[in-house]
Amino acid sequence: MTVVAEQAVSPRVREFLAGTKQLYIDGEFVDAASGRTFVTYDPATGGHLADVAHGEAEDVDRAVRAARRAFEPWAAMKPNERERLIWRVGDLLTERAAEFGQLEALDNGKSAAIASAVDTAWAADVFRYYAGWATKIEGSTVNVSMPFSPGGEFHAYTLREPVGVCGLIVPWNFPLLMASWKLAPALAAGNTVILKPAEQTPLTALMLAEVFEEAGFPPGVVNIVPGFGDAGAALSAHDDVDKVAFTGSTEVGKKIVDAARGNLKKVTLELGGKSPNIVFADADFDAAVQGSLNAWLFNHGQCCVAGTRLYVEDSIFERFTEAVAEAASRVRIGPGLDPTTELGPLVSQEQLDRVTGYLRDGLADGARALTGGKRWGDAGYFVEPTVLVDVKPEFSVVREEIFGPVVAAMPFDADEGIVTAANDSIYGLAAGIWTRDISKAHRTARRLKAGSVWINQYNGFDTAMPFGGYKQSGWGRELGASAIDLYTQTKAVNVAL
Ligand code: TXE
Repeated sequence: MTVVAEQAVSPRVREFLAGTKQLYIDGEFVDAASGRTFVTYDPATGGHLADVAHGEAEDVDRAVRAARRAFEPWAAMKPNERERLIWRVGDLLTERAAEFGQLEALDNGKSAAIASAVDTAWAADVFRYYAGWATKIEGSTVNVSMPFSPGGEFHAYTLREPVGVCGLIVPWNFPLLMASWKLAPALAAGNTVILKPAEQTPLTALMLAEVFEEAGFPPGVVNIVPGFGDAGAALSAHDDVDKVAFTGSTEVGKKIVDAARGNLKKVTLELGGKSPNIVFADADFDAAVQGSLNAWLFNHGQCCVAGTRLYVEDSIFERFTEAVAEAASRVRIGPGLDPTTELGPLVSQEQLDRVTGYLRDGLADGARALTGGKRWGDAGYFVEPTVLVDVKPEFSVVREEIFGPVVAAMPFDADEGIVTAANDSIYGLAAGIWTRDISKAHRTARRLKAGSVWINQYNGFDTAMPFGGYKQSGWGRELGASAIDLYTQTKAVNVAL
C-alpha cells in the first residue's frame, strides 16, 4: 500500500486484508481443497495486497453441491421473506459503503470516492430493487380455445419458476457492482448461486459474503469461489449447473457457450464493446465535450460501454477534439485512495501491457496523439489519457476494444450520414448522440445497432432500464424486469375443469 493508501484505510478494511481470504461455501469460510492460495495486487503500486484461497474445479463442485441442496427450500421460501433478506443486503452495503469503496479502490485501482458513491451505492440500489421483485413475479391466465381437445372447459395459466443453480462469472472492472447485477435478480427469483469473481479483484465479493452471513441467508444459497479462468470453465461446464451468466471478454464468452453444451445450460452474456459517440455540429458544445470525456474516460476507460469511437461533424472536428484533449490533459492521475484522484491505474500489468501495446500499434499505423500516448510514471499501472486523431477505420485502435483511457476521434460529413460508420463494428453495446435537433436524435437512435443509446448524455444508467448488447456484445438483457426473465422459466399449466 502507498502512504496515502495506508492513511486512508479504515481499521475494518485493514483487518479484512490481514490473513488469507477463504472461499465461502455452504455458509462457511473454507480453504481451497488443494490448500493453494493466490495473491491479489494493489494496481497503484504493483505491491502485494492480500492472499486469497485459490478455488479450482473441486471447490466449484463442492459449491455446486451446496447450492443444489439449498435450492428447493430457498425456492419454496415465502417471497416476502426472500425480499426481506435481499433488502437487508442493500442496507448493509449502504452502512458499509466507505469500507467497500476503500477495498474496491485498493484491489481495482479506481477512486475510493467513486467506488463508494457509485459502485457500492448502486449495488445497494440493485439489491433493493430486486428485493421488491421477489413479491412481484407473476404468471398469467391464458384464454385458451383448445380446438383439438374435446368439449368441456379449461383453466390455463403460467407459472414463473426459478431456473435452479446458477453460475455467475464476473470481471474486474466493476467487481462488486457486476456481482450485484447478477446476484440480486437470481436470488429474488429463487435461484441459488455460485459467484466466481475475477482473479484480479476477488476482495469485495468476499466482503460481500460477510454481508450475506450477517443478513441471515441460509447456508448454500450464496457461494463465492474466487479463482482463475479454469474455475470459471469448470462452472460453465458443470452438469449440475442450470444456468451461467457471464460478463467479460467476447473471446471467453464464446468459450462459455462451448462449455455449456454438455447439459445445454442457459447462458447469458454481457461482452465487449467499441461504442460510437456521435457529436453533431449543432450540439451544446461544452456539454458534449464534458460528456464525451466521461464517455471514454470513466473508470479509466475500463468500461464495456466506453464511447471510444468519437465521431465529430467535420465543421467542428478540430475545435472539439482539441477541447476534449485539453480537458483530458487536466485530469488528475493518482492512486484510488487519494481523494484528489480523478484517474487511477489500470487493473493489472497485463492490462497495462495490452493498452500500451494498442497505443504503440496505433501510433505506428499513423495515428497522432493530441494528448497522452504512453504510460504515466514508472510505478503502478497508469496510462495517460489519450486522444488519437488521423486514424483510419481499419486501424486496430478503431476496431478493437482497448479497455483503457484511449479514444479514437474521426470527422464525418453530415450529408453522407454517420450511421453506417457507427454500425461498422462486430460489437453493439452502446452509443451516444449529441445534437439539439430532436428528430435527428431519435432518427439516429433507431438506426444504431446498440443495446443502449444515450442522447445528450453518456453512461446514463438506471437499475430499471434493461442493459445488454446487439451482435457480439452479448445475449440477453440484465437489469430491469428483463433480468427477472433471465433467471426464471415459464411453466404452462392446463387444467380440464
Ligand atoms: O477478461 P476475461 P480479461 C475485455 C476487455 C479486456 C479483455 C481481457 O477488452 O481487455 O476483456 O480481460 C473468467 N471460462 N473485458 O482477460 O478473461 C475470468 O476468471 C469461464 C470486457 O480479464 O473475459 C474472469 O472472472 N470463465 C468486460 C472473467 O472470466 C473464464 C470486462 C472475465 O475475464 C474463462 C472484462 C473461461 N474459459 C474484460 N477464462 C466487460 N464486458 O465489461 C476466464 N474466465
